Amino acid sequence: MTAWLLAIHRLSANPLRVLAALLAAGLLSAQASEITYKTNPAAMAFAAEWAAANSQPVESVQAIIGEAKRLDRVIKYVTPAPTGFQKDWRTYRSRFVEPKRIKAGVAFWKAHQKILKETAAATGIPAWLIVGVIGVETIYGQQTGRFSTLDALSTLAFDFPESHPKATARTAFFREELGHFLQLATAQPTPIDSWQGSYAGALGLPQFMPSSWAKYAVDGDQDGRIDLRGSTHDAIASVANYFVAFGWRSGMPTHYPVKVRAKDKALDDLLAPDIVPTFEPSDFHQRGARLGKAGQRHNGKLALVKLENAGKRADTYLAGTDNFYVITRYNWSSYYALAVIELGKAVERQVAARTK
Ligand SMILES: [Ca+2]
Repeated sequence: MTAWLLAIHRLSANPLRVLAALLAAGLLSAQASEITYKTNPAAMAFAAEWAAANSQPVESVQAIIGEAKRLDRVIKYVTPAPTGFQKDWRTYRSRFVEPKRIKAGVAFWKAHQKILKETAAATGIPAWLIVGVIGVETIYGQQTGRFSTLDALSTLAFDFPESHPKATARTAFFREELGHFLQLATAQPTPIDSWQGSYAGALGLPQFMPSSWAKYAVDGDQDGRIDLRGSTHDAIASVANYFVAFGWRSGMPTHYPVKVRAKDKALDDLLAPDIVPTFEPSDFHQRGARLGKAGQRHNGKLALVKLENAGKRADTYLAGTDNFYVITRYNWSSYYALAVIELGKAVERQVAARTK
């Protein structure tokens, strides 16, 4: 981009007009920074280390990282908001479990019915769960992200905001991810700067981070390569494989309804381990959290999961099983897990109703 843009600047009598035309045509993002990592010592040291560890020529790796641009918008997204943010399950849910996304889910289910069925039979991962995840992540491939992955991961790896309480850990995390991305992208014929995804570096229909791509992605359509961006079959098989790896138990429900008296002090014990299943159904009963018949008969540990409704309504409670916890390994949030479950089940119900 930079080289030909400079060429236009030199040729044109009015470079600003050319720039405005490019912006209007959507060829340039107004937020795109022209600051690259060429002169950033941490970035160049990282490139040299990665090159040595992966037996690649240092100059070529430094050239790749050196072309990466700092994305100020990415920095803005990961900078903590100065005021307190109130979690609100109802609002969160309404973004994902809504008619447009359900309709797209039904179309996706029908188009890939055979693959979903075969994958479920082979792995024990139900179709509704795969459909719920791909729906929440990208509306079935409609929104896979428009950020250059090289730019986004370089920005997070070398310019993570220091004001963030976990800045050191996040910096280490994104450097790891950048390393995995270099491995992934340099092994494929597509140019590295053509890879696009979320502002955090997540890729393709299932929004796998590069490390998850390396560890859990599989070649569903067996064409000899894993392509989570272009192959729906690969995406479906990879989501299933991810949940297999994290211990999904076939046939176990994700959660049960539970009734609580919100002011009961005994609830604090149940809430302390957060989403980690820790208690027997009888422990729930003793602490005033009342399960229905199915929940009382559950064979395994449960977690009392609380979802806040921005203080506007009573909090939402559920009894999460090991399978609820497994879904949170995809994205570490109970709000995320419940949205995936509710979207997937809503799509499943509509598919079943239409085929009756
Ligand atoms: Ca494939």
